[in-house]
Amino acid sequence: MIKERIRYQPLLDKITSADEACRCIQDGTNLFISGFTAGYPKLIPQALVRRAEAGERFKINLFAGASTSELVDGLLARADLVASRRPYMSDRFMRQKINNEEIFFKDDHLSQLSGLVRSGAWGNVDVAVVEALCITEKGHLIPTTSVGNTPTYVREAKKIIIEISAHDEDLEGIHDIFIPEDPPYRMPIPIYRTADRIGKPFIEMDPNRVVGIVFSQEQDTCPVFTPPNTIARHIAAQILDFTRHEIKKGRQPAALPWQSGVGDVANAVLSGFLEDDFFHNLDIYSEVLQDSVLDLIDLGKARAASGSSLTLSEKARTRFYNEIYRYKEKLILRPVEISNAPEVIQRLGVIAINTAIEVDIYGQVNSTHVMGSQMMNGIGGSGDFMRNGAVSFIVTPSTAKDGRISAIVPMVSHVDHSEHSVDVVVTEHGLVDTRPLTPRQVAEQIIRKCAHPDYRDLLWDYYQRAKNEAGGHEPHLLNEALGFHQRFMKTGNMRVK
Ligand code: 0RQ
Repeated sequence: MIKERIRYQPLLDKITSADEACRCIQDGTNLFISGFTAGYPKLIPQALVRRAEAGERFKINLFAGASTSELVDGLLARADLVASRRPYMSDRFMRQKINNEEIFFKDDHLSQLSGLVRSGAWGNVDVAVVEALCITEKGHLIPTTSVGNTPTYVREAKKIIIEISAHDEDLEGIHDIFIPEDPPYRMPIPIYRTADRIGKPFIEMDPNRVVGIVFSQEQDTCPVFTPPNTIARHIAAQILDFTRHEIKKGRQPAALPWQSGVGDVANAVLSGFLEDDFFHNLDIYSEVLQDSVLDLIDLGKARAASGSSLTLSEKARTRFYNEIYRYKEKLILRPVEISNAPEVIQRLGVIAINTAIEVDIYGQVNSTHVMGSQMMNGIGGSGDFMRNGAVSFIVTPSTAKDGRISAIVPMVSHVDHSEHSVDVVVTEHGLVDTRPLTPRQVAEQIIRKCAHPDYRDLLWDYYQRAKNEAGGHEPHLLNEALGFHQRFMKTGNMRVK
């Protein structure tokens, strides 16, 4: 096993324990880890926590690909070991600390991160800790189920710690690693079809920088996927109906690839394809690939699926490894600066579907901040896809918190995607294609079709008064535009008693 996984002989000497390897991580270290919902290191975070429990006082600046899990973000945040964190995270405990400003957090478009790190904007890459399947004969790295920013972190790091994952196997050949030149020398990224491979199947690494290799028996925390609920199914059905209609009318080519964000609706859309006779030969050009992609491959519906990570439930994971040779033909895992590259998303004409926290009557979108102030997870790749997709859908259940919050509001309390990046708004009640409409027409339709019936009159009343009192191209009453939010903060309900 050891020789199979470390095929570059000189590195055999670097095998050590996590406690030993993590000694190079000290107070103030900029720590760059692999991981993009999957494929994060597990032993080094635990070893750091052991040091803290033994009384050592230190804090690190933590940089990942995107979210990791309780095993990294949760553990390190609880042990109070994180001074700052970038980018996207989704751990409840870390979120709390971020909102209390006990952890400094900066949110970024995921496509931009690797370039920023190479430019030096994120400071020195002191130590990279990366999960890997193996080290090749030439000393290069084969990652596991995510790529994220790992190629850049490994290239820039002064010291590298590798966690070899015993649980993953046979992944060689699934990755396509390409680091573009940075401006002003950047050439076009030569992806013309979802299935195109443009790089190498390994991450180039200078073996001299490896300071420790540990063997890990730990597994990623697997997400639990439940069948989509009624609301998600309604939203998905409308997206598929709308797209089918656009294709039949000749307004949209049939072969555009799909991106579907994380969560219930994303899964419902992909599940919707399974029961649909119209859509065939699907290309998925997304960021995170989930269980439903395996289903599409099994049914012969997916031609290719490209992403930066593969996040599978326990059951799907077993299925994947049992027949990996078959799935590998269709799956490609790329660096996030390629999976989310605005240039490629535009060229391929990706149909983008992302979830909002709230949408306003003119189509501005808040994906990140509850009641304008509290960070939820981060913008992730949603901006990369929303701004550059050929058709960008923003979806949300019409209400949250048992109906006490309307997801359609007069004005969003925080803006992540402006009306100019949003083509189609969908809730379980209806869908509005904003592209041919003026802002006032958008408002009228969003209120009529997307808002929950409990909130339609309130929104209509606001809009009518804004038209009469303020007028203009996008009428707003500035003293009332956030009135829904203020009411919720005061009474716990956006409805008027
Ligand atoms: O709260 O956790 O306390 O139950 O937000 O909401 O409905 O479970 O939906 O898990 O899909 O998350 C936008 C956060 C939605 C996510 C967001 C509360 C709600 C619940 C979660 P609880 P749901 P989801 C990139 C894809 C940005 C990044 C992105 C996200 C919790 O999709 O982080 O798009 N998106 N990445 O109760 C107060 C509201 C609320 C609200 C929901 N209006 N006010 N709370 N909640 N709406 C591209 C890829 O390709 C992957």
